[in-house]
Amino acid sequence: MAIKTLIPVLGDQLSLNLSSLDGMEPKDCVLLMMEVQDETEYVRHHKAKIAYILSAMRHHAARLEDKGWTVDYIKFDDPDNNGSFSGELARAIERHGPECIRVTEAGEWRVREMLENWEDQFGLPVTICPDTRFLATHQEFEEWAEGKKQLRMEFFYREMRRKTGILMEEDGEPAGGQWNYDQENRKPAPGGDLLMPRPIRFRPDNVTQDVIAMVNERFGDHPGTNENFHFAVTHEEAMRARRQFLDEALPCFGDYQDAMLRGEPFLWHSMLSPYINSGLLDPVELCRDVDSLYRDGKVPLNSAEGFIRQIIGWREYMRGIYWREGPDYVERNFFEAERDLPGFYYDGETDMECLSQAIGQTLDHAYAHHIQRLMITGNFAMLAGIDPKQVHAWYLEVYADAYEWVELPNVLGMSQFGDGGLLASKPYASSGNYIDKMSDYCGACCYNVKTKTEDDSCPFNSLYWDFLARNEDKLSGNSRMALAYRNWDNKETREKISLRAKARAVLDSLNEL
Ligand code: FAD
Ligand code: DLZ
Ligand code: SF4
Repeated sequence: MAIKTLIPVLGDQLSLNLSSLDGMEPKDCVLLMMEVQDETEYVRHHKAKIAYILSAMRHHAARLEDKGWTVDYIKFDDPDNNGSFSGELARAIERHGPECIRVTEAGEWRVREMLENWEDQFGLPVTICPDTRFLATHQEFEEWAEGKKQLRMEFFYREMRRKTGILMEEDGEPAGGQWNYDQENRKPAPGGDLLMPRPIRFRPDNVTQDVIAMVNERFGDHPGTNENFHFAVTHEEAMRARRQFLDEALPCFGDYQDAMLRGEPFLWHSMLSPYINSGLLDPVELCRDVDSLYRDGKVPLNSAEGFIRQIIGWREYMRGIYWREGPDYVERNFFEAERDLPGFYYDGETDMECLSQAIGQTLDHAYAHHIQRLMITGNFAMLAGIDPKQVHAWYLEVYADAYEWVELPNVLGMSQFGDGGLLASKPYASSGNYIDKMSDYCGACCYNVKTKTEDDSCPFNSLYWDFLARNEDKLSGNSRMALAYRNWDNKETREKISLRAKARAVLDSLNEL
């Protein structure tokens, strides 16, 4: 029997309150969910990322059916599967003869352009609904950004606080009198803390085991492993992970937000980003619960504010920048960096302990926390002058939470300064000193963090100074870089020459470090 509306539901749209479903009658609709090769292969996603998304999709289809929806689910190994969203939509139109298509907007320019083509391609009315799982609409972000000389997250974040009332007092002032408590959130973590929370590991059920077996067979040459697969794959499991984070880790989240410890991938972080980004968890509801925990005296303000800022501040801001800057944002390369990404990004085989830890756990868990992504893998790539497009592809591949709308601005804008300062006010460049302060990596490293130009000196040290020197014309006018350039200028010529010679030797042997 012909139905009125065919509703494609994409792999990062796993929410019951999806805008395309809003106001629709289940009996008039068929929901179409598609496991397709194009999506699994447009970059070489980590095996656990593919397994997570496909398993979460299969579980979500069952949940939708429980709620009365009819779901037409195309599995990856369906013999007629033709491998693309548009190709599968064409087949579904044949099967169901719908009067119209309705879909929630996509999270990536590549797919957005595909959806915008569908009306012409299929000769049916296509309604593209705004994604209401975000706080700021595209228009609101545009209006906020319009006419500003500089865009800064902090001011956008304050707007989001005012809009939601989260961590706001009745008189319109921020809770505790300050908007931001970041200065309290830079403590190194104590090693050997037996009370450190551990995220729940979810045992793969039959559905997940089937998906893992299929992924291991078909995507065996993709990065990473499924051996440690521990993701929640249902809304209920994600809610358990969320509860555990709120009860056990959130109180110390702020204090140790920037800390890094060997063998401890998760520390006091939430590990909730894959669930938030694919739709299993609602980000604003989560922030409201954190606000309540603060008001009930269960969570200190620096933790509550720090966590909420990441979500209603950074996450929303990144999305705004991604769509505002357009499909060419990915092409920006402020430093004209062209070197290839070293091979150790794909196997973790390097004597640099910090990179070995950050990359090793990324391959093991499809996860690294923010400071590892920014100050270890990102910082190194920028200092070494790696082509930002290759850096972007790597991040999009290896993290379970990576979708282009959030990954690209974080990588290209925040970590590589590829947009020349549109997103970040200065490059996040640092020598080994910062890493030593915030982690226990250097004590276990073959390299010496205290020296710069010896044979065994920490590569970050010479690369840092060389980065400043080779980009002086691009950066010296930035007032936030003034101190760094003063320090460079104060060095004797002999020291400058030997730092740059050491950096050249490091760059010439990147793959052997
Ligand atoms: P927590 O530390 O517990 O933070 C809580 C939540 O805040 C996260 O779950 C996430 O939803 C949000 N959040 C925190 N920081 C950011 C941010 N900068 N941008 C957007 N949301 C943020 N995040 C992604 O979701 N997908 C990505 O592909 C991604 N790529 C990144 C690449 C680089 C180079 C950098 C520096 C950061 C990237 N981030 C990305 C942001 C951040 O690192 C991850 O959101 C975070 O590490 C996820 O782990 P968590 O859930 O334990 O986060
Ligand atoms: C990332 C991903 C992968 C690996 N596989 C699928 C898939 O088979 N089917 C699907 O609907 N979505 C998948 N996704 C997520 C999509 O790439 C994502 O929904 C689009 O990029 C739009 O944001
Ligand atoms: Fe990393 Fe340098 Fe420290 Fe080694 S010494 S862990 S390379 S920062």
